[in-house]
Amino acid sequence: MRELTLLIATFNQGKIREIQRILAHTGDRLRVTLLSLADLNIAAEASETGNSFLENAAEKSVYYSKFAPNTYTIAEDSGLSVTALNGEPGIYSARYSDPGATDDKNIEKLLHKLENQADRRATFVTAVSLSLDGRLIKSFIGEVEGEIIDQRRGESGFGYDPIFYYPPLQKTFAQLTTDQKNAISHRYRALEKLRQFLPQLPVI
Ligand code: ITT
Repeated sequence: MRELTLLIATFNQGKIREIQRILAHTGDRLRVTLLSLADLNIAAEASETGNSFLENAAEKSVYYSKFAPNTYTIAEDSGLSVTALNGEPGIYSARYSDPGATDDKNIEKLLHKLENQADRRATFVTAVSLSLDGRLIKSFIGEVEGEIIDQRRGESGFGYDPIFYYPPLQKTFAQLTTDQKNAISHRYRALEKLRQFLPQLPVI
């Protein structure tokens, strides 16, 4: 059995919950031990200066890998891209309603912008990047399409989940259990590609 240690470099508790659960199952031939930034007492905040999810994910994973020598490090950048708003809030999803952005205020701002808008299409995107000792190894993208409804539904998940309606299940992401969301989400789709890649990594 191969063993691999992975640092999950994010401070977002919603992401941590989902990533841990998704990566818990890596098959019989690979055992992955997951570390968090808190486990390693890392409190530094990476900057996000890129113009895309991929650039920001890469920047974060390279940055945090320098704090954890000899440890494969993943970071992700994610967000919601709304068709009628030309991709907004996109890479600004977490801070959409700055200053003092919260999930609730971000949703409020988005719903306001979409008032009287007939085109409700939106895509959740996750870019996951893997780095080691300050060098980017590879990045993966995952996406899922849905619609923005005009009122919150459901209590689970985080971020924009209460207004992201997924037609195949006729529910918002906040009405799904973690396992249901993890079977279809943008985060799952990106991490699934990462998981396929992990066995190729050199043992360190
Ligand atoms: P880290 O940089 O520490 O990872 P962050 O919350 O700042 O945490 P991002 O810059 O990637 O992360 O912003 C992601 C935002 O996109 C997140 O705060 C939500 O508002 C939204 N988002 C991403 N994935 C989501 C999901 O699965 N469900 C709902 N909203 C999501």
